[in-house]
Amino acid sequence: MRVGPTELRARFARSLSDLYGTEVPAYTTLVEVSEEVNAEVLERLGEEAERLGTIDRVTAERHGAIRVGTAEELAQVARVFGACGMHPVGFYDLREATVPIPVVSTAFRPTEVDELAANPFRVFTSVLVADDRRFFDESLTAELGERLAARELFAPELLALADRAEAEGGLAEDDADRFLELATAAFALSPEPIDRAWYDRLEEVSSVAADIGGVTSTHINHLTPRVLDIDELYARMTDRGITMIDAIQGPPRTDRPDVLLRQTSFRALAEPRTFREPDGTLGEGALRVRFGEVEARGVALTPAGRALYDDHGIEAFPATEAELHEADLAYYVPDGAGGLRPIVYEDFLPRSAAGIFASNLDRETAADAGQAAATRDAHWMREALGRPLADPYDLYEEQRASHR
Ligand code: OOG
Ligand code: NI
Repeated sequence: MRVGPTELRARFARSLSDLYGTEVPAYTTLVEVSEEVNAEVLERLGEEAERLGTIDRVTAERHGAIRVGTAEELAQVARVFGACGMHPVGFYDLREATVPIPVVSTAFRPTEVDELAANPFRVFTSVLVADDRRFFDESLTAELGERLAARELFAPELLALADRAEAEGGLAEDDADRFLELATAAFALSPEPIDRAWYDRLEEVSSVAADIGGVTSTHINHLTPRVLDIDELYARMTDRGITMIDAIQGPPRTDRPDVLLRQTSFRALAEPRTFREPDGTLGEGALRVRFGEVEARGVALTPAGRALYDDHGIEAFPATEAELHEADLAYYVPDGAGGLRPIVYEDFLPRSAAGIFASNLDRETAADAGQAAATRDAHWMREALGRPLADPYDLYEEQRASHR
């Protein structure tokens, strides 16, 4: 029996979840509390609770975040995700945030309605902009270039299996097991010693740059379950003694329909890592770069709705779904019973992403505004990926149009 992309994606999400649970125990608590809250919301609201996705979808739903160093690494990870039916959607420039981060990002996710319903696993993927002079001087750019070119994040065997899966629409059971084993291992925290002097030098400039370029592998930065009541979840995590970041990112709670994405996070504990000291000896140390995050999703906004949200906030929105639909501010389809069914927002918010990055850093990035930015845009991203890059709005439009 062939294991197709949908099944590979579902297994991959589960396997990463098992890995992350062993690496970051607070993640397991977060998943437990999310499931507890979801069960209660379902009990309280019945069918209404499933308007933005069935309980099976929401229970399995995760997003991960990873960070890579170069266009080549990005193209490789795209092949691994491609095998799982996860395609790059959207371009995010985190360098433009209030607290600038020297990366640009996309999200790999399923793009078809049925695929999203079966398992919506998505991975927010950032790539370092190592030649941006506002962050890195010439010598740092050069050394980053050399070190990143010398490392191998994904074994040739993994990439060959990924290519085969994509070309043939799946893998035989044995090959699928091997693919998942290698793919999961590629995102595990590596025991490889970290060059202390190099890591520190990068960290002076940016903790994210150090997390990416200061080590010889990549790892999941966080894995995020979905919850149906994020305010309740926030309160419960706090009751369990886990210190959450100050606020929930994204639209504040209102009694209007839920739109876009609300997220919150907590800092994971420092994790023991091995360092190679400047004198060549190995020593134990700790790094605190990974964390826990949870999210609640609402209806996707149209470009007009998004502009209204960005410029005027959620208070500027009408109070009902019918009005949101009438004014073409959000995407809905007919529910077959004379009402409306929301199209879920499946993407990310750059402002929240930057907030999530920033609240989990010890130190802010020093950007020299007097220097020129390196050019990175959707066109660059498409070229780097070597495959199509979808525009989220096109996908929501298509989904809506298919119901007309
Ligand atoms: C990614 C941060 C962005 C989100 O949910 O907005 C993100 C990272 O920390 O690598 O995951
Ligand atoms: Ni996230």
